[in-house]
Parts: sequence; structure tokens; C-alpha cells
Amino acid sequence: MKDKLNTLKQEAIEKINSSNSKDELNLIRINYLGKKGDLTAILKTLGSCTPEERAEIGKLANITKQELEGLIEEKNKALDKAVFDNLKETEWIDITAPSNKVKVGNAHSITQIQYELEDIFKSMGFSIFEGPEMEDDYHNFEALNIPKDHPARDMQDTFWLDNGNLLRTHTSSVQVRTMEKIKPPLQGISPGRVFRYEATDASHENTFYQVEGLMVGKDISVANLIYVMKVLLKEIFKRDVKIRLRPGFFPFVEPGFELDINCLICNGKGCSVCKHSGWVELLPCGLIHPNVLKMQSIDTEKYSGFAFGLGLNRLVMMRYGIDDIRHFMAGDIRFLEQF
Ligand code: FA5
Repeated sequence: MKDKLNTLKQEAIEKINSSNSKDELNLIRINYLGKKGDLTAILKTLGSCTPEERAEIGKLANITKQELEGLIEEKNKALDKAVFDNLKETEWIDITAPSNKVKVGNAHSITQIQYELEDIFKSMGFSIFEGPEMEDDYHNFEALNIPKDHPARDMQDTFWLDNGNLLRTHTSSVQVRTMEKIKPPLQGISPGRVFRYEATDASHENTFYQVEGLMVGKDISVANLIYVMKVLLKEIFKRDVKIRLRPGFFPFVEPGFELDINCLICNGKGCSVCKHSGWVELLPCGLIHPNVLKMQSIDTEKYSGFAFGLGLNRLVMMRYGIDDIRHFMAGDIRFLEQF
């Protein structure tokens, strides 16, 4: 029995020493020391021994058990350490090495100028109004003095939706929504995205941005309009820019104007952006048509107002000398990170 125990011990020690993983080690523990293990089996046979043998073998078996447990424990620790030693070799990091730069994004050039415009107008006492991009016929056309059969509808090719609504063709719809909610005197701007079913070229997109502005109060005239336009352009371009005002037709203003800016891409010489005319149509405007005011129950004997609709993409193009409007939505990171 003693010899059997010693052989078993030697065999177990060899296996423990040569084991390479914790799983293997656990298996050895179960095979020798577990409930059905070899050492436990020897202990179970002690009943058939003499009392002296039982005492001697029992003691030896317990010592062997403790020794094996101790060796397994040690081997476990050694295997753990080997794992970490290996990690240190293969996965070390140099915390003093310069890190990869995290790229920080920035607001889109259109958003940046939109924020600038909002600040300029807020400093003149204007509020910011918002309206939905999906509009109904009434707010986009009818309430702006453009009834169903009016030819002016052809000026703005429209994306009609299956539900009878449309993607707003201009931010002028927000004029209506503002006057529905707020009674004069009022002044506000509404920047936003607009959509037209148009073929694109260097100066036309199907999705672009406008900033609508309106002021309704007592004795509002073209003089007020021109003053506000001049402040706006001076603040944005930080220099004097050549503009021209010419008559323009929009059913919701009377009189209506087109404010053009001398093309800053070619300095008025003619290029694809200004369609070789030297001028870029930037900002249609005018005095709000009495019909539009009346539809919102505003007393036209008492109040008058002006409105304008600034093409935001084209303004950004003029400011930075961008020669093609399609860059804004092309998603080219090299273009976007310049601003
Ligand atoms: C309008 O949209 C009128 N709602 C503006 C208005 C408001 C007039 C208030 C009077 C009073 P128009 O269609 O011209 O007008 O567009 C206004 C501006 O948006 C243009 O001057 C131009 O700068 C810009 N724009 C128009 N179509 C496009 C397009 N396809 N791509 C890029 N910009 C455009």
C-alpha cells in the first residue's frame, strides 16, 4: 500500500510539473484528489487494513494529499505569471510615444455662416423662427399669393409627395407660419433647407439653404429693407461689395427686387458661377404684398413690411471663392475640413 502511494505520488508530481495549462492542471487535481480520484480510492481501502497500518498509511496519504495540493497551487501561480510575462512581451505599450491625433470635426461652412447671420440679425433685434421641411400647398404657395393655377408656381420646380404635401421650395413658407403665430410689430429670420426638382450645375442644387427674413411694423418701407441688406452684406463680407438692385417678380412682394452681388469668384469678369454675366443673383426681396398680410388678418392700413430670401449656399460661395455649389454636398472631407 505504501509503495502504491509513493508511485502514485511520483506519477502525479511528474504530471503537475509537465502541465502547460490551468485546464490540464485542474484535470490532474480531479484525477488524483477528486471524489473519484486515485488517492481518494486508496484512502477508501483503509478499512481493510490493520489499525497500525491504517494509522501509518492514513497519515502518509494525508501528507501526500497536502503535498500534491501545494504543488498544484504553486504550478497554478506559475502558469498565471507566465501568462502575464508573455503579455508583457507581446502587448507592451510605450506610454511616452506620441499619440495618434484625434480628428476633431467642425461645423459645415454653411452652418458656420448661418450662425454668423443669426448673430448679426439678433444684434438688430430679429428673432429666429423655424418651420417644417415638409410643407403643405397652403403655406408654400397659396398663403403667399400663389393660387393653384398661378404661373409663378413654374418658377419653383417642386418635389410633390404622395401624401399631397411637398418639400418646401423656399423658406418663405415660414413667413406665413410666423405671421399666423405672432402679431406685428415683428421681425425675424428663418434659416433652413429647401428643395427644388432642378438639374444641378455650378450654381444650382436640388437641395440648398436659404435664410428668410421679414419685418412687419408701422411705416416699414424700402429704405428699411435696403438698410438691413447693407448691414448684412457689410458684416458678412467685412468689406464693401458691389451690389445692384433690379426689379424682380414674386407674387408675395410688391414692389419686388433682385439684389445681385458682383461676382467675387471672377471679380465681375464672367465665369461659370455667374453664368458669364459678372453678377450673382443672391437675394430677392421686396415689400410684403398686401394680400399676404390680409390673409393673416393684418391691417394693411396700419402695417407694412419687407421680406427677403437669401440664398445661403451662394453667399458662402462668394465669401470663400467656391466655384461649384455641388462641393457642399459631395461629402469630400478635403473640401469640408478647409473651413
Ligand atoms: C425665392 O425662393 C423667394 N422665396 C425669395 C423671396 C423671399 C423673394 C422673400 C421675396 C421675398 P428664388 O427662387 O429666386 O426666390 O430663390 C432665392 C435664392 O435662393 C436665389 O437668389 C438663390 O441665391 C438661391 N437659389 C435659388 N435656386 C437655387 C438653386 N437651385 N440652387 C442654389 N441656390 C438657389
